[in-house]
Amino acid sequence: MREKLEALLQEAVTELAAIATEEAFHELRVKYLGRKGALTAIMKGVGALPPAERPLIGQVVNSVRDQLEERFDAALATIRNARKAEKLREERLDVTLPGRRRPLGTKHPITLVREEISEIFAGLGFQVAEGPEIELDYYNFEALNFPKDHPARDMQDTFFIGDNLLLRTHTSPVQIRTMLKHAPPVRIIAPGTVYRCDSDATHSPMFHQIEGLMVDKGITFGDLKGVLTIFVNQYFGRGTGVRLRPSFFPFTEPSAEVDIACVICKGKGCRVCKNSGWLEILGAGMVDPEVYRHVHYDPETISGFAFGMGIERIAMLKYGISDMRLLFENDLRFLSQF
Ligand code: 2NM
Repeated sequence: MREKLEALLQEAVTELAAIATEEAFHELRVKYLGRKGALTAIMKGVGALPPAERPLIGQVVNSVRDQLEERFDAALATIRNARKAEKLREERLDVTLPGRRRPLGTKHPITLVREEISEIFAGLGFQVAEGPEIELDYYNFEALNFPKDHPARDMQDTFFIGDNLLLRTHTSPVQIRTMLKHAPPVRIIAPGTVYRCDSDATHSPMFHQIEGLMVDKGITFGDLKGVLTIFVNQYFGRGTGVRLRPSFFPFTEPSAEVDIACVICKGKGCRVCKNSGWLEILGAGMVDPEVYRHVHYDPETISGFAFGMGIERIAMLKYGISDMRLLFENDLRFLSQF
């Protein structure tokens, strides 16, 4: 029996040396040390020995079991260490490698122009105001002194959503909402998206505007001209010529169209300015007293000017873009140049 036990130990040691996984280890452990294992099988024979031999064989059995357990524990530790070392090798990573570079996007030219213009007016004390793109007829037309039969109110020109609801055709309703909320002095610009039923090579049904409003005691047409000249000189370069021509808007009186000396030919005449030397860039005027009546301002004590410009047109002039559609097609070969 002693020989059997020692042979068992030897056999286990040999088999243990040959395994590499925990699964194989557990299988082997059951085979030798399990309830129905080889050691148990041998121990069953102890009862059949003469009583005198039992204690000694008992000792041998205990010793072999202890040794088996020790060998198995050691083997398990070896397997686990090897597995851990292998895992560390597999998962090795060079933390000094630079990160993966993500391609950086660029701002859309419309956004660039809006931000640059807003920045200039911020420097002159104007705050940015915003309002809804879905507007009431009242804020978009009525409060701005558009006559009931004005052509801009036609279905042909305006996207109506309901009887009194529409997509704003300009950002002027933002000025109306601001004046209704705040007493003068008011000094704001309103950049935003606007909509008109108009679509061809030079018109998009959705486009962008920046309008401005300055109302206080004693604001004059001279302030209008001064503020807009400062803007033109900052945005288009010092010494850019500015010229005002009389015009008409329902919401301003008097009204003017503002031209700048052609940024391409500097006033000499070219295709862009149609040989006139001038480019129209914005409309402006002194806010009509009729508008003040709608926002409960007293035209006897305050006055002010307002202006509006199309961002697409400014962007085209500033960056020499010849076709407006480039601003809407989102071709990355175009957009990534800004
Ligand atoms: C323009 C031209 C002239 C304008 C007027 C107002 C308001 F609300 F104060 F009456 N907002 N914007 C205005 C004046 C807009 O765009 C060509």
